Amino acid sequence: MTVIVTGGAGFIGSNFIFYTLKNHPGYRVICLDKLTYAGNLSTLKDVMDKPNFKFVKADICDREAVYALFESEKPDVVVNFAAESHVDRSIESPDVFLRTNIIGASVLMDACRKFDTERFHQVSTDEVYGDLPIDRPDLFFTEETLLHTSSPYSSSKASADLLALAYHRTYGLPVTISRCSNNYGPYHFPEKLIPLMIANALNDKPLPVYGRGENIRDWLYVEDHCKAIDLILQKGRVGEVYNIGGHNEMRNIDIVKIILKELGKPESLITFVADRKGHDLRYAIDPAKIHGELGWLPETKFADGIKKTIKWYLENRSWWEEIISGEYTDYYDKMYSNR
Ligand code: NAD
Ligand code: TDX
Repeated sequence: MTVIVTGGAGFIGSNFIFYTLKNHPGYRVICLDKLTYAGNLSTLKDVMDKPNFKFVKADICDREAVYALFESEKPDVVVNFAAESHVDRSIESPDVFLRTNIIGASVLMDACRKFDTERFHQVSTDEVYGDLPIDRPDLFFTEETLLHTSSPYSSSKASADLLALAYHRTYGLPVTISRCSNNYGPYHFPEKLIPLMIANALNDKPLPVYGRGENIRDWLYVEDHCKAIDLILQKGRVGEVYNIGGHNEMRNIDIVKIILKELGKPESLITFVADRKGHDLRYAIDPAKIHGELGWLPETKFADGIKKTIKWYLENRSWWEEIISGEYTDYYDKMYSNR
C-alpha cells in the first residue's frame, strides 16, 4: 500500500504520518509538501531515514510535478492535508487560500483520476458549517447541516468539499471527506490559539484574547483525529462525509486560564484585544455517524491532552523558538501590534 500524504510537514499531516508508520509498518508513505511558512522539515526528522518513507518538496497546484509524482509512485491512497490553514491570514490575504485549498485540491483529484488512485481523502473542517449560537447548547453540526461559511479560509475549504463530491458524482472518483473540530497537540504552529498562548506565557508576554474570549471551540487531541482518518480509509464508504469531534466544547478564555495555571503564570498576562472580523461564535460537532458506522471514539480527555501538549512544548522549545525567532516575527508584529 502506497499512501501520499500532502501537507505532511504541517501540524496534523505530520502527526498522521507518525500514526500511519507506527500502525501500518507495511505501508509506504510519501509526504508531498511545499514547505510554506507552516511546513517544517525538522518535524519529520525522526522518520526521514525510514526505508518506507520519502519526502518530496512540491506544490499541490503544480500539475506537472504532481502528475510526475503519481506516475513514479502509483499511490493507492491520497490524503490531502495540504492547505493554508489560518483564519486570520485568510482575512488579510485570501488569494493563496483559494489557490492552494481549491485549485490544489482539484489538481490532486485530476491526478487521482488519471492514475486510477483507489481513494482520495479530503481533510476538511467543521468551519464549513459556519457557527452555532452560544445560547443554544442543544444544537450541533451534523453531516446534513448546510454549508454556511464565514471566512475566506472556510469558504475555500467548503469549495474543495463541493468539488470532491462533484468529482465523485461526475467521474466516479472514490472520495471520502472528513470534517474535524479544532485540533491540539505536538507540532501545532505557534500562530494558533493553544501553542501561541503557551509560547507567550513561557516568555512572560501578553496573551492576546480576541473580544471577551467567550467564543467556543470543540477541541480534539490530534492523534484522535489521525485515528479517525485511518478508520475512514479502512472502512469508510466512498462518497460520504464524516464529522469528527469529541464533544469537548470550551470557551477560549477558559483554555487560556488552564494554560496559565498549568505553567504557574499569572492571569494578569491576559490582554483582551480587538475581535477577529466575522468571528465564528461556537463550533460543536455531532460525531454520531463516525461512531455508529466505524466505531470511532476519542481516547484522550482534554485534561490529559492539554497536559501532554504543554509538556511537549516545554521539552521541545527549540522547535517553536526557531519558528518565533524567524520571519514569523513580522507576522506577529503586523497582526498584534495595533490590535
Ligand atoms: P498547517 O498549516 O499546520 O500545515 C499545512 C501544511 O500544508 C504545511 O506543511 C504546508 O507547507 C503545506 N502546504 C501549504 N500549501 C501547500 C501547497 N500549495 N502545496 C503543498 N503543500 C502545501 O495545517 P494543519 O493545522 O496541520 O491542517 C491540516 C489540514 O487539516 C488542513 O487542510 C486544515 O484545513 C485541516 N483542519 C485543521 C484543523 C486544525 O485544528 N488545525 C481542524 C480541522 C481541519
Ligand atoms: O491570538 C489569538 N487569540 C484568540 O483569541 C488567536 C490566534 C486565536 N484566538 C481565538 C480565535 C478562535 O475563537 O481562539 C480561537 C481559536 O483560534 P485559532 O487557533 O486561530 O483556530 P480557529 O480559528 O478556531 O481554526 C482552527 O480550527 C479549525 C484551525 O486553525 C483551522 O485550520 C481549522 O479548520
